[in-house]
Amino acid sequence: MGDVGHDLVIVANRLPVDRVTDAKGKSAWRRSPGGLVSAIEPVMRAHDGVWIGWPGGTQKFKPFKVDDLDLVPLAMTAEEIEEHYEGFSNGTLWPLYHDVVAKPEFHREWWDTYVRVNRRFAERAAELAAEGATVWVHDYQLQLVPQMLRELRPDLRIGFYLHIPFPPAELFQQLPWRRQILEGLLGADLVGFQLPGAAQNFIRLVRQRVGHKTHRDLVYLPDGRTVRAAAFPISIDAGGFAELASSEAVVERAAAIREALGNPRRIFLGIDRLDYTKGIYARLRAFGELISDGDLTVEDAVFVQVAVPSRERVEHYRNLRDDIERLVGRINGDLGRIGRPAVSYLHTSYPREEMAALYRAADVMVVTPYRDGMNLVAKEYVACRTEEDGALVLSEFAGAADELRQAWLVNPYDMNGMKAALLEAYSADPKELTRRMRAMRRQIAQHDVKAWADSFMTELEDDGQQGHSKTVRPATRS
Ligand code: GDG
Repeated sequence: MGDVGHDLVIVANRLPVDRVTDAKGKSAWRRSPGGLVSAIEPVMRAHDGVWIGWPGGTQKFKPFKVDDLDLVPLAMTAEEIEEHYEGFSNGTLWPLYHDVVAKPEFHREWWDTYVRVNRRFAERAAELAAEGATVWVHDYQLQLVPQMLRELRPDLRIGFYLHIPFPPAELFQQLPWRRQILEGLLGADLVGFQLPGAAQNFIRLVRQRVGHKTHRDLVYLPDGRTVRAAAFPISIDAGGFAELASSEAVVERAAAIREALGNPRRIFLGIDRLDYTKGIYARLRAFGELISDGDLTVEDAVFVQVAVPSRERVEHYRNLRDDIERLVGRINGDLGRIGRPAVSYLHTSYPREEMAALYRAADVMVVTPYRDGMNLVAKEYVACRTEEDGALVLSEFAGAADELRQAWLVNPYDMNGMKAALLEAYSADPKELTRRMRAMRRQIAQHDVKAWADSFMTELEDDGQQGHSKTVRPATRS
């Protein structure tokens, strides 16, 4: 420990790489697509960083480098994947933190495995961190790591960032292990959330459930430490997306996509992981009704829905896929014509270039989650609209709605409201589209993912290890 370690340790459920096998059967690591890696990469390089995470699957690997980034894989057993990842993380915490959109399951064995896996991550981080190093822990799968790590290494500065919403006390208190989770997070010096409301939910719970003294965004612990909870809305590599979307290959591909769809007047687009929080079913129903009501025709409009395979071994997800595919079949069967389906449904994932071409080809981007920490797809669409046109229909319940005020904001539970917004976005006047898109593009250019990572790190390094001299009672409540 201590003398030979790294100055920055990133701890996340997944490593930022995927194991891929080529046609000849040769395996190699490939950088995963996504903003988080590109955001954290410069910080990692500047601080001699290392990234600890699960490489996927059950195979064990030794630490390795990809593009000169130090990566330390932590293997999981089949039982741990089932109970920590699919179970407690995605069957308990994910639905609980997303407004109980689906019913969370509470199983004591899942919790025990969650504790065990969190401990392993904490122990590995403790081994790798240099004296006084900074450790940045990510997301709901690892909420116990900050406290476990602090017990092992009180010298560290520890930051935690939650990518998903943090629920109000009324929902959070269903969790049988609510106190352990709050205490786990309180091991950090800085706890970051997407929105100020989530940070307030956390502070209120800490006061009510753990009994610590709090003031605004600060928690005063009996051991003299101060923990800060604040919002750091995540973002995307706006410049990178704009550049990609203006490249010749992407511009041509976008035109080819429109052509292949029969050059309809307007293309609606949804791109989501196939997840019940994303509101895919409701938006397709709204679109189908607009056609059956006669407000839109399949000659004029098509809805392209990309549903990226996700968590397919979890039961809720399998059922959701069946429901959506039945709905798409019914809409197309009832309303489509030969060569003119109402919904063009794709259950697959695409390279970044194809995503950019889809964003560029689409006139109306439809993002309607019931609850979403941020939603990067909405921001990526805006970044790719370099011609300052195109409409964004966005759920009020996505974190992104706080920043993208010029979108057509909708309540995804309100079917008629959603239909009206889709129709308005469909027929909006070009000047209106430009006015709205320009404002949203400005917001995203100024608040990109680099600014996000920099502000979290700056805050962590300034705030870390600050003590207080308040007299506070030891915590008693549960
Ligand atoms: C969680 C929170 C929060 C998707 N399909 C493909 C692909 N993607 C990329 C998108 C986007 C990302 O994945 C999805 O991010 P979202 O934010 O939309 O949603 P979650 O996966 O639920 O993410 C969310 C986020 O964490 C970050 O904090 O915003 O609220 O739920 O970047 O482009 N990328 C490629 N091919 C695909 O098929 N290349």
